[in-house]
Amino acid sequence: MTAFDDIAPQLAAQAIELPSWAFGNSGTRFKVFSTPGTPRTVEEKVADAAVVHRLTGLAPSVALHIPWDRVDDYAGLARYAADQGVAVGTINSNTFQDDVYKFGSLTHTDPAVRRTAIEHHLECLEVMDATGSRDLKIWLADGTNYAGQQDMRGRQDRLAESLAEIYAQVGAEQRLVLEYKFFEPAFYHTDVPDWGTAYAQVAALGERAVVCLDTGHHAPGTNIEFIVMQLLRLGKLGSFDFNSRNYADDDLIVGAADPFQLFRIMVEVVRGGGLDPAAGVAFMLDQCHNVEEKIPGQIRSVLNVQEMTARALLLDRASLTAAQEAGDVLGAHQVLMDAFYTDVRPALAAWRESRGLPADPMAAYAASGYQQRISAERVGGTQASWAS
Ligand code: LRH
Ligand code: MN
Ligand code: MN
Repeated sequence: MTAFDDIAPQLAAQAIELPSWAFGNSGTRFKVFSTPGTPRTVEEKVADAAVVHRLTGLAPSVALHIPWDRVDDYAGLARYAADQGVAVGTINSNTFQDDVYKFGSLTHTDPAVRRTAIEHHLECLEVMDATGSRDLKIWLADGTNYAGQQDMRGRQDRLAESLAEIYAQVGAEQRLVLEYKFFEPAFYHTDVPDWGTAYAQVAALGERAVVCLDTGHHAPGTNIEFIVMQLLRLGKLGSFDFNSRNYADDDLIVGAADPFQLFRIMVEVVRGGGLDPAAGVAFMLDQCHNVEEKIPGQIRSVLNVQEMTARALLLDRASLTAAQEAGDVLGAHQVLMDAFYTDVRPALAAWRESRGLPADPMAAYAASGYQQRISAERVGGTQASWAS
């Protein structure tokens, strides 16, 4: 057996969830460029996600964002997804685009606004009941722009109360996943800015409340793999929102800006048992394709995660531990770097073929004619999010 054969079963079990919004047009505050073939409906987003799965075998579910993906019949949407070969995954709430939330949502001083925000989350739980989704993911834009603008302590207390009310309605097989982000859109303080705050809030709720780590949501230079280690150690790493960044929350293709960081993260995932499905870690993408084509952008992304997972799995743990325990600084570092520099691409291509998948999913998509077909068929595709 080669080393690759040893890790193949773990690679075969890997599942990466795609965000519906990655298939819509997106951009910056300056411009949203549209891409030919952009989905006009939720169903078309799901159909595109299913193409990624068919070509890679890696993406069996798609996350929805409510209200961006609001439909009348969620059970019907789940059936449609199943017919396409994928499932509806995480349901993301959204309390950041309505006027009522100008000064906050679950933290707002006005009980009527908090009620509206809580009701929205209860609606998301109903959607989950209809789709069979496990996770309700909450990211809050709540925060302030100026020192003294609000009482930060009061907002934290109201957040805890609002979350408790939502958590009380989370089903026995469901989870509440709280995502943090250090700034934006608020520029002075954010109510859930870091993993510690998210951890404190979910720990107070109970077992089925966990944390989402979005790789783009940290200050530059943050040791993200340390946070991965700690949340896994505490049993509170619920999910990843994978993307990469050069500056802030850039939402670029995962593994594009800093492949070594993605490798280091996957090393800690493996170390902490996070690849075991029983650990319950959801591996999701949270990306936007502003200038590149969206379906190939998603294919590239899941392949990047697979590649870094393979390299992390190939890490020679015994040698690493021996070097660490011997105080061999450079030896330990070299063992890690040897795994990072292992080119797994030929082995992955051959392995894909042996499982009936294209050796090169990017090339297979380009040759499939799908892009030409949707470009011709779909006129007037919708924007991913904000202006939709
Ligand atoms: C916030 C965020 C969060 C939202 C998504 C669209 O920056 O990462 O996960 O749901 O972007
Ligand atoms: Mn995110
Ligand atoms: Mn983000």
